[in-house]
Amino acid sequence: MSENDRTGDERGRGSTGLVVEEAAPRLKRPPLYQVVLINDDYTPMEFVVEILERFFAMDRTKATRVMIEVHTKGKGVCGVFTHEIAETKVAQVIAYARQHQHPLMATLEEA
Ligand code: TYC
Repeated sequence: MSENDRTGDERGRGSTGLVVEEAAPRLKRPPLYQVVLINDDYTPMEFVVEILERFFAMDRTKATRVMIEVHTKGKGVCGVFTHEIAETKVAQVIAYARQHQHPLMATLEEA
């Protein structure tokens, strides 16, 4: 018997005769965070482009556009992620910049 064949009184009782209410899904979207790149006077433009390609999967055209935006406006968004991923990206960018002796800074902002 399909569930649709059941009468009003039988519906939802399965094979046990018990009423089993299906719980409504309680899914909340996680809060999102922007990874923001900060301009400085010393990090080479080419290195910033490499960072955007390496850690944010941008092609050279997009990476160059974002780098120039950061350079001219002071800061710019590299991407939007969950808190854990945004935090990891910020740490990776700063660690990679320090390994190459560049002062480049990145932060995380609630989106
Ligand atoms: N202002 C740097 C320069 O002129 C380039 C730069 C761009 C540095 C973006 C940091 O997040 C940055 N070499």
